Amino acid sequence: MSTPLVITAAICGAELTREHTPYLPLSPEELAAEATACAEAGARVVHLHVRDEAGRPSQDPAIFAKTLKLIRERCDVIVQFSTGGAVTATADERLAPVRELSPGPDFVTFSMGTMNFGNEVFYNPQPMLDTFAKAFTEAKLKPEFEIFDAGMLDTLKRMIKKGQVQTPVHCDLVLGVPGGMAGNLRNLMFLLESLPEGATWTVSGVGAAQLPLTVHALALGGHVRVGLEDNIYYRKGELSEGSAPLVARIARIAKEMDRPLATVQQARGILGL
Ligand code: KMH
Ligand code: ZN
Repeated sequence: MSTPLVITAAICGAELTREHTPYLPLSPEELAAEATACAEAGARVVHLHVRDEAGRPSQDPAIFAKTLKLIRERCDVIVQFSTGGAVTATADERLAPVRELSPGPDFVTFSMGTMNFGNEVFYNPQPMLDTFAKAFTEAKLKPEFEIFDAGMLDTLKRMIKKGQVQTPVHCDLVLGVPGGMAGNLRNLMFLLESLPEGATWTVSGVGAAQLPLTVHALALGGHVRVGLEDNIYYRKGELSEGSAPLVARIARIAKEMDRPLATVQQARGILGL
């Protein structure tokens, strides 16, 4: 039987506003409703960013805690906190929800290097990566490594060699961020050839790259991330009415391709949580 599929729903992100799309969930209640709709459509992981009352990106542990509680009350899904946050957040702010919350998330992200991020700089120098690795080990959390460019896999391999991160790792190959690797199949294949031994992987394609890259990931036995954070369109010129339609579409395609959806328990096993 082919590997059960783990779909991650990236429902909000840090960069989008309601001006980009009116379907963006912002408040804890809206985020929990969207997480539930995505879980019902087949998502097993919700990648979570939160916003303050003005809709600005936030790493406030209290907002994460409130949103987490609402999601837990409504559905069974693996909750992954973003520790990437917004480009404006400091390392301490990004780590605050991990350090301060108990119970905390099931899963966290760990971005593997500094890069241009559109017109901004997403700042992740090596000493910051060392601090993050230590914080995740102390919190007994297994991170998902966010790989935006090929050199980030080399950084990850160095950190594995130094014993800073637990193996096998799970990588999210995020292709198509302006400043990172472009969202095409050649880049995906190169990253797959370069993964650390035994790694499992998810693909996130930004914008128009989301559908073709995630469909290829289905065929290649990988896992997928979809949602408004990466792509606000259902098809060219047509906004997706939230992340759930994007989850439902890839779940339908997976069914046609004989990739059964993982249960939440299977997803935990696949991700090593
Ligand atoms: N918002 C980006 C700067 C993550 O969630 O860990 C970083 C990001 C990665 O979204
Ligand atoms: Zn994110």
